[in-house]
Amino acid sequence: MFDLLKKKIRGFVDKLKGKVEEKAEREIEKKREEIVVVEEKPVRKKVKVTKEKKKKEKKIKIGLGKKLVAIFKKKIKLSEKEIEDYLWELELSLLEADVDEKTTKEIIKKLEEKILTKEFVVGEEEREIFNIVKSVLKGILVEGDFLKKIEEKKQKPFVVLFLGNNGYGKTTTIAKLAYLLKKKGKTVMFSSSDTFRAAAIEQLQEHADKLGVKTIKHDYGADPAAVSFDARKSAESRKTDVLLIDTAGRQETNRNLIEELKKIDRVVKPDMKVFVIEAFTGKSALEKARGFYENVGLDAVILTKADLDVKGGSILSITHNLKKPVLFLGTGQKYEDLEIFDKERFVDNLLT
Ligand SMILES: Nc1nc2c(ncn2[C@@H]2O[C@H](COP(=O)(O)OP(=O)(O)OP(=O)(O)O)[C@@H](O)[C@H]2O)c(=O)[nH]1
Ligand SMILES: [Mg+2]
Repeated sequence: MFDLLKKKIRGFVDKLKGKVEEKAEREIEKKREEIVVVEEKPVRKKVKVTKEKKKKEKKIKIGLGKKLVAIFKKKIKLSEKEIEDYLWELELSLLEADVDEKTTKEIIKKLEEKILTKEFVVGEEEREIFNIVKSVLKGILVEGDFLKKIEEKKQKPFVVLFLGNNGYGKTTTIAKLAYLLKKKGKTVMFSSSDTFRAAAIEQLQEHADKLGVKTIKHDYGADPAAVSFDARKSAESRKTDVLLIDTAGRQETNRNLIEELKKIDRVVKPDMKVFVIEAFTGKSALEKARGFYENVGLDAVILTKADLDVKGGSILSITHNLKKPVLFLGTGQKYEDLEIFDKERFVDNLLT
């Protein structure tokens, strides 16, 4: 998962580690020379040093240097000049992995600050670099606890409205969530508020039958706000824990369809609006998210199809720019293929 991002970040860590090692070797060498000067000065004047002897001496130098490191726990600081090429390379890599420009700049700036103020302990630099990258990326990402939000709401139902573009996985994600919630002992209801796309009602009903979930539905062409309203009333009277509202896919630029979504929002007043997007949407992902965010509002994000060949950058862009949490990652077509988004785990995965 997220192989490109992983490769690029790993490459950056390796290069930086190499730089610290190289600088440490140089400084060790210098130190050893100082010692040699003190010890050998009187001898050097008389003895002609042969090539072989020089070679041997070098070997001793390094050995002695390593010992010095162990003794003094040498610390290395890197300069702006020493890291600028690596940061520039990483900046291009992040852009290539679909991280937007603003987020990329922020990541690079924070990394630079942390690296330049760090004194790397030789021998521990890899772990230290990992920790820096980890803390910067974790600072960019936002996670959220869906199940906790549900628990926190005293009055049932907890209403979730799903929105997003066509075919990104809203209906499938609703079914996966119902599966998860039922496993957690929650009661679930569906609102079949996609009255537009052919077979959408049957698709949701099929999931409902498999999962044992009640669905509120009208006919095709019915007002989706009316379906959602009925579903809310029904869930209230049955004291259902969670109501999941499926909606038709739409472009964020389609005024009429956005108005329709706003009407559903006004009528049902959901507790949470979840934006569903394919993880590999690329550079346009942020624009799409923004379109829904500015027109209808959104509280959280679910990225689907993370199991496919995903660059992974959009996850950083969306959550950082909108400051909204990613709740789950869709990782396949089966009901179990829904991972709770845990930024610690996500970042660890990028670094290993
Ligand atoms: N590999 C993979 N496929 C997924 C995932 N989530 C959804 N899909 C597939 O994506 C396709 C579209 O999913 P839907 O749930 O119908 O998408 P939708 O957003 O409801 O589509 P519309 O209602 O037409 O807007 C289906 O074939 C799903 O099986 C996922 O996490 N991984
Ligand atoms: Mg659908």
